[in-house]
Amino acid sequence: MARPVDVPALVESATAGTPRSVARLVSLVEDGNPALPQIMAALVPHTGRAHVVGLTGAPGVGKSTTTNALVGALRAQGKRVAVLAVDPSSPFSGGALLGDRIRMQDHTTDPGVFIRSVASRGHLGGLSAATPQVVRVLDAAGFDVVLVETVGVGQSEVEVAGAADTTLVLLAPGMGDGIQAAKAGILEIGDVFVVNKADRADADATVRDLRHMVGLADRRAPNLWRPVVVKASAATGAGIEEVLAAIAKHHDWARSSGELRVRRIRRAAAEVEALALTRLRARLGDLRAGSALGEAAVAVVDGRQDPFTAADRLLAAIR
Ligand SMILES: Nc1nc2c(ncn2[C@@H]2O[C@H](COP(=O)(O)OP(=O)(O)OP(=O)(O)O)[C@@H](O)[C@H]2O)c(=O)[nH]1
Ligand SMILES: [Mg+2]
Repeated sequence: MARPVDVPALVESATAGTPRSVARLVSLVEDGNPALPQIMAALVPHTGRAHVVGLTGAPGVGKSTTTNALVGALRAQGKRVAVLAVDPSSPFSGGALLGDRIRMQDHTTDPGVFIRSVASRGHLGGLSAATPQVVRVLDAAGFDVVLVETVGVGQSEVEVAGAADTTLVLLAPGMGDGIQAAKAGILEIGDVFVVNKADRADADATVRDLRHMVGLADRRAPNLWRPVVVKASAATGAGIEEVLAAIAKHHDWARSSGELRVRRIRRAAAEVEALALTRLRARLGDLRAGSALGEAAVAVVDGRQDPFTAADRLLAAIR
């Protein structure tokens, strides 16, 4: 049996920034605790202040190293920072991405930093519902910046990163030139491109390539944000201040242009839709249980009903 949750007390403590309470709330999201609707309702009035920054890029490009460096730089500015490492490929477990945790050791004793790894496949509502719920917890807990690191550049990563307020796409010389970026569909989602591992050869060629490709995309929509390409070496810290400046610049633009609100509405829509679809599926029931869906299917097979009518009736019946 799960421990009963004193939602008002827990939310009050978490919104005051108590690390233990924040961690507990994140765990409740991970576990899909039945008190989640009540928790989210209590959290929502405290949200909207955090700047949500997504980081994505191919495995090994330096996302965790960059995140670590950004955390250090943000702390130096006095900001409270939360890091969420999302692994869409493995089942939900607090122990995911151990390597990332080790790399983040610099900050583990700092109360102004909160680091958590979550994997989210199989979770009720899926990735698109779980991630924003964890982000909502961190936002309500008063973190100024929430860094969301996603592994790889697959569709779900594009989804997650694309839903941030500001999206960073990381590349490294030799492994992710502009052409590859275009193929992976990340030219569209990047607000800031970071060519990491600039201590290596060919970084300038990658930067040039990317600036060219981003420039081409630019011409199609001259009024929009002009993506910034920054060269960095996260391992040494070189270029990290520039990355931070580019993030801040994008944040300012997004706020003043209205894009920030547009993105947040899109993010909330995806979350609400995922939850609604999950509930809808549950109500449709499953064949074995002799559900309304089963009866409709039999009617179609027996030639008594066409599938369109059956679908309409099913939807009307479960309202
Ligand atoms: N030379 C060089 N190596 C770097 C730099 N940044 C990171 N690395 C190294 O690249 C490797 C991968 O770095 P991570 O930060 O773990 O990369 P990641 O993108 O988080 O990797 P995954 O989470 O596994 O996808 C590590 O061995 C880092 O030390 C850099 O600026 N220069
Ligand atoms: Mg990593």
